Amino acid sequence: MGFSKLKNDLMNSPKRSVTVAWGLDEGVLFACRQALDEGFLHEVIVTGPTERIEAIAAEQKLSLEGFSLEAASTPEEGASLAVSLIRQGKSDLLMKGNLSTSVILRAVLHKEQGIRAQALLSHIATIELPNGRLVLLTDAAMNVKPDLAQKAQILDNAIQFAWSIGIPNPKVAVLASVETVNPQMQDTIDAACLAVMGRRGQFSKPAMVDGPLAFDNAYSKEAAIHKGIQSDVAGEADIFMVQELTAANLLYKSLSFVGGLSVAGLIFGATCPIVLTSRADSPDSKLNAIALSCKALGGAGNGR
Ligand code: COD
Repeated sequence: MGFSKLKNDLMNSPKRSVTVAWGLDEGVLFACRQALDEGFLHEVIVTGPTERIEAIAAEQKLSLEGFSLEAASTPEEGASLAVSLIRQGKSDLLMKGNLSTSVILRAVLHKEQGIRAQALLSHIATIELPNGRLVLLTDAAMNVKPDLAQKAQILDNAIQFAWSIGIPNPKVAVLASVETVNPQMQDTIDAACLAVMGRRGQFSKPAMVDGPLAFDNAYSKEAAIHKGIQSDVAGEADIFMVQELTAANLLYKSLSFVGGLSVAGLIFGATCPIVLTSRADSPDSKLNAIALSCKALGGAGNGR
């Protein structure tokens, strides 16, 4: 299943409503317009300075039919207002507009006014490999240096999400720089612990977890065979877990910008999926991310 099939399948699913936090961004408005026109969405609510948003739309000759604008004068206010619309059940999905990731995440995590559903929220990137297969990469944008307990929760989120988008019994590669346990490299020890947790059924849904694996042998069966590694996950991983944000973010952006692969990013673990795109993402990536979040809602992949 690639993004095209996923988008085609959505034609037979209920249309959703998205709320964009601080939607002062032509790329995001354009992706929402496309999602309305392609029939995944029936409504787009946008928070932010309404006159400036209307001016961007006019400049880009982008119709705002199907959009409703909610006034906010700062990114923080736009984020809180968008989160409160989700809390009130007025919209199904939240989407990041032109504000920094930490501003929207703080509104989402707010103790009284936020929309947490799971103990730990995490970022999941979905990537279409050159062979057309969708795989997940986590966590490239939220948890900076997770400890082992947090890594287990991040992995559990990704496993739940995989099931929700139609990847049952996902194979998971917990990545490190080497594929053997080195007591001086904590990430190799943690990877081995996560693999045992997988074998003991300690995640909320079944998954086959192996690690540590280096990226080459997680991605390529030939590389694994060449190194004499026996692993049922090697070359067939559905989930690549990178144990630290900077490394995960570099891999995500390398695959997208250097590798030219289609990607889509979201935050899992709130009461709804949160579409997280960056300004530099292609229009297609933004549309993919909206489509994927709609798909996750259908499969209850919203962290509830
Ligand atoms: N899940 C659930 N609760 C969380 C999480 C999480 N992942 N992270 C923090 N919390 C809770 C804490 O337990 C605490 O109760 C509260 O939120 C505040 O936590 P702090 O003090 O760590 O909060 P902040 O506001 O300093 O940081 C939270 C962020 C998520 C904003 C921070 O971790 C962050 O900036 N992450 C990186 C985001 C980013 O810049 N990504 C860009 C890469 S593209």
